[in-house]
Amino acid sequence: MNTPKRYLITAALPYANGLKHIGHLAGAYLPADIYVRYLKAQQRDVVFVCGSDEHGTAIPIQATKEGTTAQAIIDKYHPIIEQNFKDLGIAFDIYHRTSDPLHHETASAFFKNLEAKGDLETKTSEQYFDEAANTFLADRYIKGTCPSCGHKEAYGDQCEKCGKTLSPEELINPVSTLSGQAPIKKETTHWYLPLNRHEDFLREWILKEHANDWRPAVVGQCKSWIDGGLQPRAVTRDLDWGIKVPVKGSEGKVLYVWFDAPIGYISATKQWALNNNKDWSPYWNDKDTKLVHFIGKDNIVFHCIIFPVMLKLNGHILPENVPANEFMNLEGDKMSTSRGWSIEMDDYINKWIKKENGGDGLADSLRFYLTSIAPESKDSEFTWKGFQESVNGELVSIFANFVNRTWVLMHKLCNGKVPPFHTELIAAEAVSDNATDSFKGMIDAVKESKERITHLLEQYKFREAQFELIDLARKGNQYMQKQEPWIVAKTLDQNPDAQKIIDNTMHCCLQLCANLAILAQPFIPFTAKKMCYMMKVVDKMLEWENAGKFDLLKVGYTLRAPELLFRKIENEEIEAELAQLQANVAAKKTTMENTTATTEPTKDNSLKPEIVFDDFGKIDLRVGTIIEAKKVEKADKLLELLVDLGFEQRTILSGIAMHFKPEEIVGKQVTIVANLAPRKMRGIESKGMILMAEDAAGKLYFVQPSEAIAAGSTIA
Ligand code: B3M
Ligand code: ZN
Repeated sequence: MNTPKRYLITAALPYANGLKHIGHLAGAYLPADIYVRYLKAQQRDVVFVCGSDEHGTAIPIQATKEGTTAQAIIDKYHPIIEQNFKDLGIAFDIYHRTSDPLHHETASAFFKNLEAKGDLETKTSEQYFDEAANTFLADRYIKGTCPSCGHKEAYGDQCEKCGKTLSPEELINPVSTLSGQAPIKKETTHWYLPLNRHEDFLREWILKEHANDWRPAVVGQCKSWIDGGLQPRAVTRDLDWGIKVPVKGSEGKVLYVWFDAPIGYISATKQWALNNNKDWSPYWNDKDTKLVHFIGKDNIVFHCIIFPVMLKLNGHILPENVPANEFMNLEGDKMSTSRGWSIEMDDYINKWIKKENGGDGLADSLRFYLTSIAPESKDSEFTWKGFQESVNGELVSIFANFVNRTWVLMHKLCNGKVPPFHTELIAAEAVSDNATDSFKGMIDAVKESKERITHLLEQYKFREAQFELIDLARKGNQYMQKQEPWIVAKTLDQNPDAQKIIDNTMHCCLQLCANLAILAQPFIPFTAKKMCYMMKVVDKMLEWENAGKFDLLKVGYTLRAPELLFRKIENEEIEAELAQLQANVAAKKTTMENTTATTEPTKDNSLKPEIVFDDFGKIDLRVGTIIEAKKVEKADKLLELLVDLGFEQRTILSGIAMHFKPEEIVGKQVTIVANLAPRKMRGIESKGMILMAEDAAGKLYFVQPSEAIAAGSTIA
C-alpha cells in the first residue's frame, strides 16, 4: 500500500466490568499506542479510538457479585480504566463508551440496515428458559457440571476450571443461576448473520490477499475457522441489558455484545469528529484510509471474520491488518484477575508511579519491559526479576547512563552549552569499519537505526524496533568511552586541539541524545518529553523526519541540568512484589499438575504380534469424563465408574481400586475402548474399558488428552 491518506487505529474495547491487567496492556493497548505515536511523529492523519465495552452478560453478572446495578458497575469501572491508560501514556484520541446514546443509535442503524437489505436471517429454536424468573437464560446464567472435567460450577458458555468453551446444551444437570431451578426449553426467535454466505469473500480476502502480510497465527486461526465450516451466527440475545433490537416484535431482546461492541469503534470515531469539528465518514468509508485493529488473540475471529463481514455489508472499508498478540503469562502461569494471579494496571500505578515524584519514569519502565517481551509471535512471560534486569540493565545502565554522562560532561567541559563542531578535525578522522570510532560513523549509525526502526514499526515488530533503539544508545556509550573526553581534558594545557576534540565529542553525543529522544518517543514517551525539557526544545523537535539530522541542537545554546530519567529497581521491591503475588495465590489456591516424568524408563520390549491397520481400525477409542466413582462391594480391586461420553453416560468397571480413591478421580478425562462387548462382573454390566498406562514399578496412570476436550471425542 502506498502511504495512506489517513489512519484509523483501534484497540479492543475492554469490558467495563473490572480492573484490567498488564497482560491486556501488553496485548493490545501498548503496541497500538507505539504505532500511533510513530505515525503521529510522521505527521500522518491518525485517529486512535478505544472505549469501554459496556454490554454483554459480563456486566450484570459483576453487578450481582458486587450487589449493585449494571449501570453502577460501568459507571465505576469506565473512568478508572480510562485514567489507568492515561497514567501509562496510552494516548487515545477518544475513549468512548458503548452505553452512550450515540453508540446505541449507530449500532441500531447498522443492524436495521443489514436487516432491511436481507443480510440477516431469523431462526426459531428452543432455548433454556427460567419459569420462576420468567426469562430466557443467557449462557452465563446457566450453571451445571462440565462435561469435560466434571467441575460442578461450569457456566453455559465456558468452564472456568478447565477453560473449555461450552454451549448450555452441553452442561450436565443445568440450573438457572437466577432462581436455582432447572430451566425448561422454550421456543425463541433470533437474528443470525449468515457467515456461510461469505465464505468465498473471506477466503479470497484473508487467505489470498493477506496470506503474507498478516501474522501467521492470525491467518492460521482464520483458516481453521473457515475450513471448519462457517455457520450463521446469532446476533441477538434474550437479555435485558444491552441495545434493544430495533425491530418490531422483538421485546426482551438485545443485540449480541459482539455485534455492537466493534461498531463501538465507529461510534467512537463519530464522537471524536463531533468533538473536533471533523467529518467521521472518510475514516470508515474512504478506500485511502488504513484501518488497523490491535487485539489479543482471543478476539481474532470477531475482528477478522465476523466484523469484516458486517463492515462489508454496511459499505465500510476493511481492516488492512489485525496484528493480534498472543498471551503474556506471569511468573510461570496464565494471568487471571479472578485467580489473583495478575498485576492490575491500577495496582502498578498506585504502587510504583504515584508514590514518587518523577514516577512517570516508572510508567516508561513498565512500557519498556512489556515491549521487550511483547508476545508478538508466541506467548511470553512477565517476571519481576526480568523487569528488574531489563530496567536496570538497559534503561538505567545504557540509555539513561548515556544521556546523563553526556549532560554532566557538557556542563563540566563545555560550560553547559552546545559546543561547536570543528569540521577540520572531522575531515581528518581516521577511516574505520567501526561506527563507534568516529563522528562520521555515529552519523551513519543513527541513520541506519532510524531506517531499521521505521521498517520494523511499519511491520508491527515493536519488540525488535525497541531493541534497535537500545542498541543505538549502547553505541553512544561505546563512542564516548573510546573518545574519553575526560582524559582529553587533562591535556588542555599541552594540546592546542584538546578543546576542539572535546567539543566534537560532546557535540556528537548531544546530537545523538536528540536523535534518541525522537526514536524513543513512541516507546517511552514520558522520557522523550523530559529529554526535550533538558534540551530546551519544543515537542515539535520529536518529529520523525528530524531523526538522522545532526544539527538538532543549535551551537551555543544553553541546556538545562540533567533530569533523572530512570531509577534502579531494588531487590527488596521485587521480593515484595513476589511475596504479594504468593499471598494472592495462597488465598485463591490453584492446583498445578506436575508434568515432569519422575519414573524409571521401562525395559519391557516384548511387543505383541504385528497387526494390520484394519485390525486397529476396528477399535473405537473415545475420550470420556468420569462423573461418578464408587467401590464395588466385596471386590477389592474394582471401581464402578459412571463415564460421560457426550452422547451417553455408561457404567464401566475398572480394576484400579488399589491405585485410586474414588473421590480422587471424579472429573478426570480417560480413554475408553467404547465398542468393547459388555461384560458382567459381580452382577454389574460393564460397557467398555478404560485404558491405563503402567510404569516399570507397576504404578497406574490415566491415558488423557493433553488438554481437557469434549467428552466423546474420538481417538485415532
Ligand atoms: N470486550 C472482549 C475483551 O475485552 C471485548 C473486546 C471487544 S472489541 C470490539 O477481550
Ligand atoms: Zn471443565
